[in-house]
Amino acid sequence: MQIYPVESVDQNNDTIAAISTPSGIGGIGIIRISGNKSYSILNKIFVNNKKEHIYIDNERMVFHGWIIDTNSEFIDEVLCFYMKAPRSYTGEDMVEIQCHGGNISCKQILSITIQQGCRLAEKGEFIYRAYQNKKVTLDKVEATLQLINADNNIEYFSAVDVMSGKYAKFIENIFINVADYTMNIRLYPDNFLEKNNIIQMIINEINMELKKYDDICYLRNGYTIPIVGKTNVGKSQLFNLLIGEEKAIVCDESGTTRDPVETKIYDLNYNIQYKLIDTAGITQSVSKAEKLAIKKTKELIRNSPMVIFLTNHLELDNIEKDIIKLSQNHMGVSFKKEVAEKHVYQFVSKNNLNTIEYLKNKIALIIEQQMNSYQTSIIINERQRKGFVKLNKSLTHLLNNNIPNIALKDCKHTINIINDIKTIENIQDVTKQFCVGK
Ligand SMILES: Nc1nc2c(ncn2[C@@H]2O[C@H](COP(=O)(O)OP(=O)(O)OP(=O)(O)O)[C@@H](O)[C@H]2O)c(=O)[nH]1
Ligand SMILES: [Mg+2]
Repeated sequence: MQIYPVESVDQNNDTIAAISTPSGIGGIGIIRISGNKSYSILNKIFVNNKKEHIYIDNERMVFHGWIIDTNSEFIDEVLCFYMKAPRSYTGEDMVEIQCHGGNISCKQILSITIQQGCRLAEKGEFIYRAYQNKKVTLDKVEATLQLINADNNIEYFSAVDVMSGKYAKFIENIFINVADYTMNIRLYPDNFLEKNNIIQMIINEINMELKKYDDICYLRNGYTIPIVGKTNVGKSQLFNLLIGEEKAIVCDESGTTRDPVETKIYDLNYNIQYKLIDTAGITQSVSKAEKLAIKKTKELIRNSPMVIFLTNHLELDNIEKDIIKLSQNHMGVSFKKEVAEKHVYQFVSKNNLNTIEYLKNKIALIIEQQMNSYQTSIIINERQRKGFVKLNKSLTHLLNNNIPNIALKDCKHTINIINDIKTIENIQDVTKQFCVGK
């Protein structure tokens, strides 16, 4: 393997090169070059089939020819184009070489560009340069990262929405409305209620986007379904029946399960997967360990899109009612027929495995329906989510504040944080997550 020295000291002034297409057998491969030596390097290595140099006199036009090495040997037949700064992806002079795919051609051409003075690009360096040259904003950098890494349609199309400018438009509208609100409050203080409605509408819209983002997180992290209820109702028993093995400890002592026990379930009929979790039962806790276990269960209830609520009681007590209240959605299940009938819950029995199969199908069906109802969100990562949560606090403050000037300043500040205003280190935190060649 050849190791090339990095000639330039000023990293940002280097002309960088990388293979932008994945390795392996494929129709075409693309080598990207960016920096002020791009054009001259291309002219040195690009020839026609008589090995005469092709001088690209027209930028943004595709040229056909050959790449040669330093001994003037043919390397591959290619298409090339040159984009002059600032009208390129990075905002610098750029060249793209489309060669044949496969394991050799791209690497050969890359090493020739490096022999001619390029430096191997670092991860995400092209997009980093694009950001530095104000060709992309932070939200678009983050959206590009999500688009490349997406493995479901909702994540993918959310990223497309942000890239197409929906996120920027959303923030711009908030900013205009907040500014408008403050001006109107001063000019027409009598119409206070009407003005408040606008801010309330924005708060509601942000809440809707936050909810959609939570849904996307469920998809990303895997759908979790905890089995919850009071202690000793048979949660661990039900868990074992659903997964088809004796994984969780079943015992007639109250408070047997402490740490959550989980198993991934793949439902091939519905083509979905989810994580089933056996949890510590909820009770009037006495010991410190029990209290901690119950705290964990409550977190799971709160953060899961659906829980299986197990009870064997004809009358639900306050603990059980609180579990239901805490959950986003619950599916009631009982080992007792009369209890199931009374609450219109799902009846299950270890002596009748059809009831277990039926429950499994019902869970899969609900997950499938919920997934189909998910919508794209303009909030696509934690940084943005935190910003919008903070913004909603500022907006609520604005609603309740008699001196809107201070609250408005606070809102503007939060919008700025969401929108960009970041340090060099922070943007590199994002761009370094890209592959080399992006
Ligand atoms: N009669 C009867 N007993 C059951 C049934 N399911 C569970 N049990 C019994 O109920 C007791 C508690 O079962 P577990 O599955 O450990 O209950 P749990 O809800 O996980 O309890 P904790 O982990 O303490 O919260 C055990 O003695 C089981 O044998 C059932 O269908 N019928
Ligand atoms: Mg248990």
